[in-house]
Amino acid sequence: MGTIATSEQQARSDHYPSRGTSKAQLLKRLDPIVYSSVTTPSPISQTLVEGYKENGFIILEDVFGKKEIESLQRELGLLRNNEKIRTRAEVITEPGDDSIRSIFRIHQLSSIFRKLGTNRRLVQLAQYLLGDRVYIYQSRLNYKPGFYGKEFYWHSDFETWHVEDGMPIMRALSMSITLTDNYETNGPLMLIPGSHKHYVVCEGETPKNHFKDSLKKQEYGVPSIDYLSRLVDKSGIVTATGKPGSVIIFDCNTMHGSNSNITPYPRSNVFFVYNALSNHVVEPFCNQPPRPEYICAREAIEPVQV
Ligand code: 6CS
Ligand code: FE
Repeated sequence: MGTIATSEQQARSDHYPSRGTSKAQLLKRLDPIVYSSVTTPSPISQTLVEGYKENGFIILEDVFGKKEIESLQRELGLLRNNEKIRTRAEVITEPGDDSIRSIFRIHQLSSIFRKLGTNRRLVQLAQYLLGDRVYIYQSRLNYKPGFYGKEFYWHSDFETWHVEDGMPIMRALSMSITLTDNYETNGPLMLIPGSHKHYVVCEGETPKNHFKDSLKKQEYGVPSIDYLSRLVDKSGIVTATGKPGSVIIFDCNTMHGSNSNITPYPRSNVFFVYNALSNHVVEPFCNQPPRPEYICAREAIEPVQV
């Protein structure tokens, strides 16, 4: 007779263990980066597809025009000043003051942002890269206000989505649409090229209701400084700067973060996370209940129709 597996092992195996009893280490990525076959017609050039495979992100400029951006900027301001919205759980304030840091589930709170998140060009590109129908797993506005906007510490989204939400494999991506100028100086997204090819196992036990702190300031599910230094020493850091209307597309496992913003110029972006329909969440891989629906779609999983 062989050894008897524990009930947890029998229930499922975890190919990307992190936190809990795990020790800091690098694991190889087990999943593809671009899922469509080479014969599938691509909505972007082959050079860009190769860049995405190699670096884990690409930046497309001038995707949205002046008129579209003006209407999105107007909506950004209206939402910030809307008293009914302000008290909702979806609204995350900056640590230490009450300026708005993020508004989650923006595609359901605003018809203008829903239209953007279901934009044909964005969705078809997500479908191509993920090789499946897609649904919006998470959406959010990040205001990064001038003077007060705080940083987002280094992390891989997949680590959190896997551990805390139960996302099975790396088959999701983010699209960040710039709504203001993203300068070198106002806290643009920073990415580590090639970091998506490894999974950085993090240490520490996920605290109860972790999202209440992590969305303001993340302290669990962040890599050790040793592994971060190694990744950056090897490949450097790219800042995703651009005019309003650019789109930054990055793989769910690309290591990224951003500095605070002490300039007078807000760095406001809207993010849509597209997940392959086949990669919908299961039970979280930490011993905690799932995070709320406004952070991770669990009940409302519907493929985006274009
Ligand atoms: O916990 C999350 O799901 C979110 N946190 C960060 C810092 N990035 C991705 C995601 O919005
Ligand atoms: Fe992130």
